Amino acid sequence: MTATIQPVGTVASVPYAWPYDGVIDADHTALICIDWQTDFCGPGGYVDTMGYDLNLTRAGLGPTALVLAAVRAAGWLVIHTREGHRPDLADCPPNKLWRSKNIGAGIGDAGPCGRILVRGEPGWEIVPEVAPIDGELIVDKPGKGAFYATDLDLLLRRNEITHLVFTGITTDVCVHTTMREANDRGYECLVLSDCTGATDPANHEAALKMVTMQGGVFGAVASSVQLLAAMAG
Ligand code: C5J
Repeated sequence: MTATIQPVGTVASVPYAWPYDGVIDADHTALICIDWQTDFCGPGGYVDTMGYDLNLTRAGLGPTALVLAAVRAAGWLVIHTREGHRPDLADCPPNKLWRSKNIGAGIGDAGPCGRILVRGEPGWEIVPEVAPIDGELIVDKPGKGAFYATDLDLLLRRNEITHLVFTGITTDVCVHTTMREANDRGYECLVLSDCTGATDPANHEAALKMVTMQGGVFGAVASSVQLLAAMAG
C-alpha cells in the first residue's frame, strides 16, 4: 500500500490522507481502544485457551501505549471497550456460547483468569499497558461491534465527536465490526495498522486491505508513526 501526499496536519494514510475533510481536530476526534483485555491478549485468557499465539494479539500494545500518551497530551477523548457477558450469561447468544464451548474455551467456564469473558473477572480486565486512566470512558459490550447494545453512539455525539481513530484487538473481528458500524453512522475512521492484531496474520493483513478498497470503503489505514508525525505537525 502506498501513502498519498500528506498535507500538514493530516495523516499519511492509505488510500487517502486522513481525514478527508481537513486536518486533525482534537476537539472532534476520539481514540477508540477495542478490547485490550487479558481474555484477548493475556496468558490464560480466552484467546490463549483457544490455542492462538498471543504474540500476535499483543504486538500492538507498545505502539498503542505511545499513541495513548500522545492523544492524552493533546486532549483527545479516549474510549475503551470491553467484550464480556453478565455472570448469568443472560446476554450471551446461545450460538456464541455453543461455538466457544465447541473450541474448548467456553464462555463462563472457569479458567486461569477466572470465568472466560465474564464481566468482573480478571480475564475481562484491560491489560495494564493500555489501561484507562481517570476521566476516560469505558463501554461494555456483549457483541463484537461496540455500537450494538451499548451507549457508544450517544457518548460520541454528546462529546461532538465526528472522527475516530482505532486501536485494539482483534483486527478482523471487533475492530473491523466497530469500524464498519461507525462508518455507516457517518464517522470518519482511521485504523492504526501496528496498533491492532489478529489471531491469524493473514486475516490482519486482509482486514486492513479491506478498509482501503473502493477509495476507502470504511475509512483509511496508517501506522502509529504516521499519526504521531501528523499530530506533531
Ligand atoms: C473476538 C474481539 N475476536 N475482541 N473478539 O472474539 O475481537
